[in-house]
Amino acid sequence: MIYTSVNELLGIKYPLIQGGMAWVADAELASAVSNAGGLGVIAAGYAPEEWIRTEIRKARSLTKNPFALNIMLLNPDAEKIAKAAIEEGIEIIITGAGSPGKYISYWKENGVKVLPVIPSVSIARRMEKIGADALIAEGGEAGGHIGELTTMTLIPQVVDAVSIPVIAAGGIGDGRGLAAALMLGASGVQIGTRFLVACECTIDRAYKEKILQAKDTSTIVTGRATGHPVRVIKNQLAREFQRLEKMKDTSLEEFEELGKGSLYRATHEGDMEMGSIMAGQISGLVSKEQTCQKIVEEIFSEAETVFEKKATLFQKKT
Ligand code: TUI
Repeated sequence: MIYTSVNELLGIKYPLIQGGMAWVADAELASAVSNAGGLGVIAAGYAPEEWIRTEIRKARSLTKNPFALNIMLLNPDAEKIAKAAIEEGIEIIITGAGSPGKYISYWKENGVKVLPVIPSVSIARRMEKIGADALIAEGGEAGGHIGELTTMTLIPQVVDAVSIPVIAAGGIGDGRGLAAALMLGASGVQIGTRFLVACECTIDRAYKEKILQAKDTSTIVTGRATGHPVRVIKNQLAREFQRLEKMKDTSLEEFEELGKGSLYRATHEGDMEMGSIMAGQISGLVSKEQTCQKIVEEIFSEAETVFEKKATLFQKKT
């Protein structure tokens, strides 16, 4: 049984957190992951406050286990969501795409555990200092908005720099990835892409098919020129972004106009050409639709097998 400080901290059976994927991670997915023994996550993303409140209440009716709210700090309404989370009795908050510095003491006063997603050692140190309970260190293999470093290089450097638990994210999709992350010093993993094709994931069928058909080189990063790099599956929208990035005089407004509503177009309208199909580099490994229960159990039993086999693999035969 793989048991770490993250099981204790979050009160969960398996040290696995579901990725807080905007317009994907709703009450149905989050409660299914929590019922499977991981930590389910509802993603606030750019959704209206009422949607977030409704999903929190729905998740509470679907699971007795802990679940978290992911607050995406690029959202101009983040402050309203920060307050709504407390009013709705959320006990674990994960933040992404920015620093939660403004909110952390308010959340902590209300007994919330705070887990910021971080892309570098300096931000990790800063988050530990301001009171984070654990960190989710996310490498650039992840889908969506990403930092510069890879998971392989980021995890051990963050683990050495802080004394709170570190959860690895980016490029992890099976038991081998989980085992590798633990070997790098992580105390748990966050997995997004594999849950895109979970039976309980409610996104458009066409999005799921894109993940199931993806190969190793199917994703690219757009938006480096704007300071908001985003990993997506290649399509017409991604090529359009690349074309604009090559033209030196494209304004930020033009990029924003092209990106506006594009994630929702993919997740809810099934637009696979002008929608933003956010997904990680591990998409090529994700080849079957399974229940959350099966995904979680398979990942942990695979990791245990890996540990047992490899323990003797590198010893000299006598
Ligand atoms: O947040 C993510 N991934 C996301 S958010 C998202 S929604 C979106 N939609 C359209 C355009 C852009 C985004 C899709 N994917 N991952 C966590 C993450 N956090 N990655 C990087 C960071 C991060 C960056 C800077 C965290 C902290 C940070 O701090 C800056 C500072 O100065 O403290």
